[in-house]
Amino acid sequence: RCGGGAQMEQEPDDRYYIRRCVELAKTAIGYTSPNPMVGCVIVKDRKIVGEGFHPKAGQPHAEVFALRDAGDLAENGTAYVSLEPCNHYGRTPPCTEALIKARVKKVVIGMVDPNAIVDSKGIRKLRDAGIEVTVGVEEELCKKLNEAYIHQMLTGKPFVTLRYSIAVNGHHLDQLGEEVTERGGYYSKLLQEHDAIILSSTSSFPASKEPGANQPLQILLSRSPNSQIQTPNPADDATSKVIIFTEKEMNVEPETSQKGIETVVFDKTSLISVLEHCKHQGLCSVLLDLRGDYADFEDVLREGFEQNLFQKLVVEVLPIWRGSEQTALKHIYVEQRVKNLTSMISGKSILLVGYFE
Ligand code: AOF
Ligand code: ZN
Repeated sequence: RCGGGAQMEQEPDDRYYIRRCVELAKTAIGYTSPNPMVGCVIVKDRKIVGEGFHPKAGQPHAEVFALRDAGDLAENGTAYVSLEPCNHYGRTPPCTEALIKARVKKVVIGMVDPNAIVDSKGIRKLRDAGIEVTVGVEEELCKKLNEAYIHQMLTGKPFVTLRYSIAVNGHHLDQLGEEVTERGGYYSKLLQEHDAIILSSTSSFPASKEPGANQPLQILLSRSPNSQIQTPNPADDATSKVIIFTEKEMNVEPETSQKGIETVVFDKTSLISVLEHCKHQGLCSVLLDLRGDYADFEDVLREGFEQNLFQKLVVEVLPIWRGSEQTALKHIYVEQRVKNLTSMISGKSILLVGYFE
């Protein structure tokens, strides 16, 4: 080491390693529901000796992969995990046991697991085994990573993102901006992040262009009588399943001969019934995309606002001056509040992202 006399060495940076955990966890964006995304890093003598992430519900947890990667080097090392290690026998055995067996000296945790069967029991188990435990490192980042999982665990309902486009003169637009559906564009990423997307029966579905993205389930709403259901283009949407929610009186007859299309007929289509259906399918995050026939959305929007079913808001402002008065947004109540608004650029559009209070 240069610098001669200075004996002060930097302590290993807990925040750095938890950020690495979050990065690893994100490898599985769109694949883990109803499970959370989790990353784990094993550090020994200030070197990363093992890394892992949870790839998919039913498969081993992040800690198992990281411990496997570290092998014997895990002994006396520190395990960094973005989520509290589990302490229960689910589809996989408890991670606390794996960490204890590997004889790690310390565990650094991003956030407590809100799942009632875990909920700090993992932390207690590790401490009881004589392992030093630190909790809450880069907690906000870890919570953001799993905002849908946390919401679903605490409320029992899927996390809903409301998205729409507007022109600079404030009118609702039925279109997406340039480049936003390309790889790295916000729309392509939204599709990758959400387990399902609710579309009007007349809107197009540009599949996510993120490499290896798990395409969301397409939920087509058909409110308007005689609406022409646009069945997906097989070349574009090969991996996306489609489900059509319709009402008896609509007599919608989509071409159900196409593979992967399921039709569910309700007496009355309600957002809560659609969300219930998603929950039973293990889908934790739903994107409500206001494009296409506005009439399809009128009821679900009103219900969503009245019942407080929306969590996140994504508004795309396109650099154009246009639009008609026809809009589904007339049901957005003035008393609605959004918090933590941030803005960013995607393609040629400005994006506003916030959370409903
Ligand atoms: C961890 N590490 O990587 C994940 C955890 O059905 P199972 O066995 O997969 O258990 C699912 C629950 O385990 C899930 O609801 C959440 O509480 C926790 N997920 N825990 O220690 C992980 N994915
Ligand atoms: Zn686990």
